Amino acid sequence: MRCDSFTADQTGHLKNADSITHSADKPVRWHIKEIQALLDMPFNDLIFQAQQVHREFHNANAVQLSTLISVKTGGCPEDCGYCPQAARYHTNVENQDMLSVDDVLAAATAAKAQGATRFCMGAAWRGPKQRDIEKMTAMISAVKDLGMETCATLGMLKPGQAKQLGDAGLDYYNHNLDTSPDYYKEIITTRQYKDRLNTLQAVRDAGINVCCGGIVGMGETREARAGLIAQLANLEPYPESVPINYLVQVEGTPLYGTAKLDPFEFVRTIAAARITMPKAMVRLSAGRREMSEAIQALCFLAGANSIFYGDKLLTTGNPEVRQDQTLFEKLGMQSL
Ligand code: SAM
Ligand code: DTB
Ligand code: SF4
Repeated sequence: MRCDSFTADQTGHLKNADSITHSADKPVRWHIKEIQALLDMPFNDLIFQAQQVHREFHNANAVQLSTLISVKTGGCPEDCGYCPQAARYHTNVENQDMLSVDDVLAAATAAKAQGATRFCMGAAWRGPKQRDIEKMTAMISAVKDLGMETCATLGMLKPGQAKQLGDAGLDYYNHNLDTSPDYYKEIITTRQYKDRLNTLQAVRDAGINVCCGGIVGMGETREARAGLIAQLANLEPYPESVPINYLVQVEGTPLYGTAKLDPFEFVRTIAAARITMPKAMVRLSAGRREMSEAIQALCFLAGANSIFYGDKLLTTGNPEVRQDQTLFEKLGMQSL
């Protein structure tokens, strides 16, 4: 470890963690400097540590397959600098009204037939309206009846909305913090970090599992990546599912043309997520189409145990199913 004042033990925890406090009354489990010390480790040591944690809590050769669908595409009023669906940016995304329950059910059935066990429904909203919630609950129940795990990502939620989604059978709600609190304002101005935390609390209070992660490769520093992981790892409890996205650069968005982040930094971020959130499903999310098979294999070694599966994410491409199946065969991995 290069960090002088923070020495981590085998699990990466501070030996004197008790002495660190978040605020007067709330102890912190992971200090940002502690996470930065992980990210600064020699690569092999970091991966070894992550792999040890991974094997203690998970099957090291199994990956969960989750398929995404965009149930309402484009025209979003928010200004997320990475997003091709924001109405204010001129991208090639064509706006599409909300899909029917039958269309979503057909897509989920096809995803299941291809081997997916989880189905995630995304919508380009700042947050859903009541009539949207009613349609979403019908979609969620239909997908749940197929025996698949259900996930939705619909923007900000109020407590009552979260409860309705939970009652319909929603297993996970995805709502990302995206980056560190400090860097956040460079990326999004139309909603605050605190708004995101409030939605996560509403989801938690409704008894729905939390799926929350972020994006790397948006021009942030390593310290900012440590800041994101610290926020996630210090949630009480930490998320059950942590998607780590590698920015997909889409022409027309403000982040298009950002200097490409070295993929080893992405692998390091996965490892830090695995070490600090040992029981979580850590998802190697967007950006796989730009990654070599070798980098993806390193992500699995670093503790990723879930991927998005299917030829499309929400609006951008993902590796072909056949390609993924070949990769799993080469690596001797199976689906969960
Ligand atoms: N509108 C909802 C919201 O923002 O919460 C749900 C959909 S939104 C597209 C879900 C997440 O996808 C975002 O929070 C972001 O983390 C991720 N995402 C969006 N565009 C991306 C891109 N170009 N590259 C990587 N991840 C992206
Ligand atoms: C998440 O963290 N990544 C997924 C899912 N949650 C909804 C979305 C990635 C979107 C990539 C850009 C697109 O396809 O529009
Ligand atoms: Fe809208 Fe979500 Fe895209 Fe932000 S990430 S612009 S909220 S669809």
